[in-house]
Amino acid sequence: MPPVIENQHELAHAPVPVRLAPPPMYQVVLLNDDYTPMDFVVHVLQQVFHKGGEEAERIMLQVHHKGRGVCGIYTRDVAATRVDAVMRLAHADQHPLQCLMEPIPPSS
Ligand code: TYC
Repeated sequence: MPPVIENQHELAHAPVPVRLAPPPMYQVVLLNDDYTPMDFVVHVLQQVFHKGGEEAERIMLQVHHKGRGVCGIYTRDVAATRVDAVMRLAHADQHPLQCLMEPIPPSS
């Protein structure tokens, strides 16, 4: 098995062929609040995260009852774009909905 390449320095000095390490992944998390309407959260989950109606409802209720919920797991740029999309939709409708991304520890 060829070695796994972790960074550009290793790549530059690696014999070919190489295997590239998978990119770090991030989970996008929705936070609960007392004011954002449930229907709006379901709409956001469908619009931004392409969830079907039942899954969107399930995630919204998980956030409502547990305080937070994972909407999806993405590479860094995709996760950041989705957080931005949620925050823009919430801001446009003047809801206090909060969304964040956090790194997932890579499995060894
Ligand atoms: N707790 C909100 C309410 O009762 C609903 C809600 C769900 C808000 C999920 C935010 O991320 C959220 N209207």
